Amino acid sequence: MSTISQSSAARQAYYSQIAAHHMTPLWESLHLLVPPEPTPQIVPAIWHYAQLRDLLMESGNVISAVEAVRRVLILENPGIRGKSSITSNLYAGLQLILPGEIAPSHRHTQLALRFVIEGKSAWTAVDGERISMAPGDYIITPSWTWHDHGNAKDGEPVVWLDGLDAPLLLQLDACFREDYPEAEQPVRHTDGYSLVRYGYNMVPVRHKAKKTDSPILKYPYERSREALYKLHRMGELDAWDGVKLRYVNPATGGYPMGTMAPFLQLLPKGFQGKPYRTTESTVFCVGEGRGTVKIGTQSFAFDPHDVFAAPSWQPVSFESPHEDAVLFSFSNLPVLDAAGLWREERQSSKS
Ligand code: 1HN
Repeated sequence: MSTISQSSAARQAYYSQIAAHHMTPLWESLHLLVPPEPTPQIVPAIWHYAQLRDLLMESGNVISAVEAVRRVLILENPGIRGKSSITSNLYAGLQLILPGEIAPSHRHTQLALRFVIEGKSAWTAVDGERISMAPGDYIITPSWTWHDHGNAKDGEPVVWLDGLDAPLLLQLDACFREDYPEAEQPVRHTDGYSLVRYGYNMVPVRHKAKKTDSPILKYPYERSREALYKLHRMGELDAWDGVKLRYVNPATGGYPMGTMAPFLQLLPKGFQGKPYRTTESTVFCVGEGRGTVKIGTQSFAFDPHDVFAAPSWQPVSFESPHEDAVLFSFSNLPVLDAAGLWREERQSSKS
């Protein structure tokens, strides 16, 4: 039998020949293209709000909301700086709006979610509904809906976490944007309208559910938090998650957004969670309380409003030794789910 192995010089010459035709040999990169398990470039990372708050407030002196369009500090994952991404396919940033400011109206195909961190005097208008913002509220901006933000003249600085699927949409070449001709869109519905129509286990008679967007635009913190605490009092506690619920589109039971799945979880005082890993990339934001999270081989102590990112397939576990903690999180679960790519492993003992 003859062997077909060439010298490496002959191979390189061959590679140069095929390169001229925009081809490259799979056998040189097969192991990278089809790894035995996920190889995220992002790393576990945390942003401590107490260390960032002054810098964030200073952005108010650097630029106005009108000039910036959105005055946001992007949280960039240290493993992939320069990509405006907190995970491989999700964006997160801290947005500041000062009293009397308006962040002008626009719309884009990217989906956005907000998790409010501090301040009570701001609102966002989405698709003609004005929505007041309070700490812990989870608010959605569905794809291609007009949205602008404002803050009362006699208000206080308001900060929220933005989560968007922007890196994923860039990858898919599915980005469109339009600016509204005025700073603010006309308001057709007052605060709480979508919650009243869709948030009481009923929907308007002729409502046709959309597969992707929840008709509820704001999920107030008080109600979501109350569900976790009531369940806990009824004895519910998962050894990995504590008490964890996912936000839903009430008309379908599915995700409230097509590409991002949001969650809220309670880690009761004294909780020592077991490690789990999933193929999701997840962003967490601490609503209340303190604790520690282990992601991969790293341990991070977290305080209120800290944000941290967990890469795909790295074990995650939580502890809250001294006080209750409430964590908001969002991941790319709907995308994985739709493609049959979600995997989870829950380890039975503590690491
Ligand atoms: C956006 O429209 C907002 O509307 C915030 O508040 C952050 C990041 C990337 C692209 C669009 C907003 C954004 C964004």
